[in-house]
Amino acid sequence: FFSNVELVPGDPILGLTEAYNADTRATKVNLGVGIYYDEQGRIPLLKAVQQVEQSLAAAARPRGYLPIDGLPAYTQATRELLFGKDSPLLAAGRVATTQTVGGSGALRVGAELLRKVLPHATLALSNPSWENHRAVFSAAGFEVVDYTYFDAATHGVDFAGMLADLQKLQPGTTVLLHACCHNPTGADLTVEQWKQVAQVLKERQLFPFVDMAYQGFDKGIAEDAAAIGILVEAGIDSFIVASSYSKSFSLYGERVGALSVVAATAEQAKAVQSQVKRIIRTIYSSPSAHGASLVAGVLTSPELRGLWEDELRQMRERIHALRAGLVAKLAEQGRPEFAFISQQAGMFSYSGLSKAQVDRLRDEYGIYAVGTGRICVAALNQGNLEYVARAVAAVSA
Ligand code: PLP
Ligand code: TYF
Repeated sequence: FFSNVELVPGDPILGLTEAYNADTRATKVNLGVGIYYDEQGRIPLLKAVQQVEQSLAAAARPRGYLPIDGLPAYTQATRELLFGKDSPLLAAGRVATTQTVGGSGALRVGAELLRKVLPHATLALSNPSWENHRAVFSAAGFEVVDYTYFDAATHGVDFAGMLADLQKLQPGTTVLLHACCHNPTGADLTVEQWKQVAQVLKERQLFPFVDMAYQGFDKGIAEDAAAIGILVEAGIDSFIVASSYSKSFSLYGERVGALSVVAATAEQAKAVQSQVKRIIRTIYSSPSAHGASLVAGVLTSPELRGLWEDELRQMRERIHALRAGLVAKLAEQGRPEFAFISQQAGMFSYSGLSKAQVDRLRDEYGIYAVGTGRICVAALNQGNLEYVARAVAAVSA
């Protein structure tokens, strides 16, 4: 049966971790995959999460199925985190939120929903974007096109180019937007730029699909969700947010995400929710309970929520410090031109290193980065910062 099955290449980013694991050099550093590591180089287990986990274990609960659209306490808390507790959209019942298998699951289920209800399935992605965006939407039957985004000369956003490309899209095109901490570049829009983008989306009748995988990793929980409020303010009555707690709760393997669909009326939101449930029923029936129970447990306890907010703040402040540290060490090595790394946001930086330079980092120093030059700043620590800075200075000289 399988004699004609071809071997397909694996995910290039996850493949880097395999190569890193196989590397025997003591000085090796994995700046490839987007994971936040603590000062000891470990994936943190947040104290707030640990406390909920302990009380869940002590309660020894039976393990029934969750509803198809997930744990209600989880979806409600998620909606409030994304849109703000006092958002008139929530009071009006216009946001249908569903628990999904990670942010990736939200992207796929959202894509399946749009494929059903939109007149034509075209997705516009920033150039560049997370490669899985293209893969997920293509798999769901979308045609994928690019819009200008990154400007290699400034290491920031080519905003004029972005606006011009958005203006050229056909009405009804879905536009994927990174809410904050753009993956892979680290180049984000300012609030003022978001307002202009929202105007173009509205005028051109484009459909916003917001990916929020790093809420709280740049400026703060509410600040990093500003784009959502701006879309609402602009009078865009329907859009989607795919969100993830993989990073913000350090719960990567628990696969906790959510799909939130904003509709023009409560009635439409209800109909959309019924469609989303049908899609999920035919893929995995219902989501898993553990990760969502952890997140809901933290978000619904004022004390634990305070603790989580503090832990999240420490993660983002540490990333800012690592960026500043890398810039300072590179400047010491005579490379002040890397100052832009401090202007970028979130876990990633498009470092500007070429494929050949990335290869040298791996071969000569055991430092793993993505071939595009993307580095994960959140994998640096005081123990490897100097080594990485010296290596980057050497290969880019
Ligand atoms: N969207 C972006 C931009 C990401 O970087 C990630 C990374 O993991 C995801 C979505 C997927 O999140 P999850 O791991 O929760 O599926
Ligand atoms: O971009 C990253 O590194 C993260 C993690 O197939 C990731 O978003 C990478 C590739 C992948 C799944 C997750």
